[in-house]
Amino acid sequence: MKKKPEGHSATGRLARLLTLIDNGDDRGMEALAGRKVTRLPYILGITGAAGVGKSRLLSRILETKAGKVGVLAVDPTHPGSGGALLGDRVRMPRLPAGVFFRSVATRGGAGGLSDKLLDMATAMKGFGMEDVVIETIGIGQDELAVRQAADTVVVVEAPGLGDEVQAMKSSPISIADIVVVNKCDLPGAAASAAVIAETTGVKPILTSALDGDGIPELRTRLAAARKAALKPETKRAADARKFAWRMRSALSGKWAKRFADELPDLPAGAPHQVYAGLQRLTACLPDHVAIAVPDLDAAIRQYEALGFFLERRERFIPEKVDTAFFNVAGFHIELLHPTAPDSPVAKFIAERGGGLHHIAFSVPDAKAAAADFRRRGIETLGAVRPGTRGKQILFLHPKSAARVLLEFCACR
Ligand SMILES: Nc1nc2c(ncn2[C@@H]2O[C@H](COP(=O)(O)OP(=O)(O)OP(=O)(O)O)[C@@H](O)[C@H]2O)c(=O)[nH]1
Ligand SMILES: [Mg+2]
Repeated sequence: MKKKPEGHSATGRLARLLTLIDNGDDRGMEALAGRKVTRLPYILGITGAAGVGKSRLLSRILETKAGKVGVLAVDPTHPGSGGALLGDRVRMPRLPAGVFFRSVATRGGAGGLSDKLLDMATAMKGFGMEDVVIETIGIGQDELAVRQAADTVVVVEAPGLGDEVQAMKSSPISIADIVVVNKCDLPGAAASAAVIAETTGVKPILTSALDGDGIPELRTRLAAARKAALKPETKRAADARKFAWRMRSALSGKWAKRFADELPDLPAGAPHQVYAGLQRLTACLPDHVAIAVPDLDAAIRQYEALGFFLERRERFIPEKVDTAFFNVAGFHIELLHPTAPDSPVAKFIAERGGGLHHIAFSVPDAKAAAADFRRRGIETLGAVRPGTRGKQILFLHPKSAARVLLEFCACR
């Protein structure tokens, strides 16, 4: 396939933007922010050992796909080289019209691989691609990256990898939504599938990217997975999770840089201490501010008019409140409205007419945070208890924090 020159066309602009992001160049993120993408594309991850037929399967799948699709192929062997791009293009012989292909190097550039993939996928969405496919080799960092970035993960296996049970141990099947045993035109495919079914309880789809066997079944399964992932609630939650995780990563990257800038002359051994400090700092991130409102619908309309994105509404019975969460790039604004006169929020509104109610930070472990406060003699308001969004929450007594109510929340 001939390489098109990167001119002023949309593809040329996208290619340049992807290069900036790939290189960890700040201008990439600035340009990306400028495109104001509010939703991530649907991201399909394809992973599995080298040579199992991921690229060939992908070109099969894409043959019948309508609309623009972006493909990000992670190449661990040739970081950033044109050779890698050409290599994979040769191996993806039937690149259908409307498919934009991009090779991504594992090494080099800034940030983690998953950050890079997510940012690149976001850029593709900014150029009208509703679907992005990520192909990676299923090992270590790549495998982690694809699970973090993708909505659906397909793990591809192939027969003839020698000791099946041994091969299974290093296989990324545990992260799969769909498992495929490709090359079913070769002997041993059914046996491999049987071993997988036995050891993992997941029944793989047998395919041959070469002669097309099993491809319709795979397409059907993929379409079903896509449909489920695009249900508004599911998609919103997945996007929010990715935004939050991306922001966390960006913040810790910034802090890491600041530490490096501000502490240039570290004594031997100190990097470990700095790292430990960083871990503590990044372990406590801003999560949301809560605002008590006498009229929830009116307040929602007001915040929507300000351009904030309403992520979810939830009635929280234990605290007798209705809540509405606005997602601001992973940070949240929570509107609180009492559902009963004896709700603590009702008292707050009666006394002050509403307004800023509390500030919340996320911590890795609420119980550990509570124990830490206790040890340091800092007074809390009650114990750790279940909060909204399935989180565990802990309040500090306002007198412990200059008369502001602080909340600490954790996923566990
Ligand atoms: N017999 C047979 N060969 C296949 C099949 N699918 C792919 N191959 C061959 O296997 C080799 C590797 O295929 P790729 O699609 O490049 O595999 P991949 O998993 O993308 O490889 P990497 O990107 O290098 O990890 C090529 O020579 C393909 O022609 C299949 O279903 N049957
Ligand atoms: Mg490939």
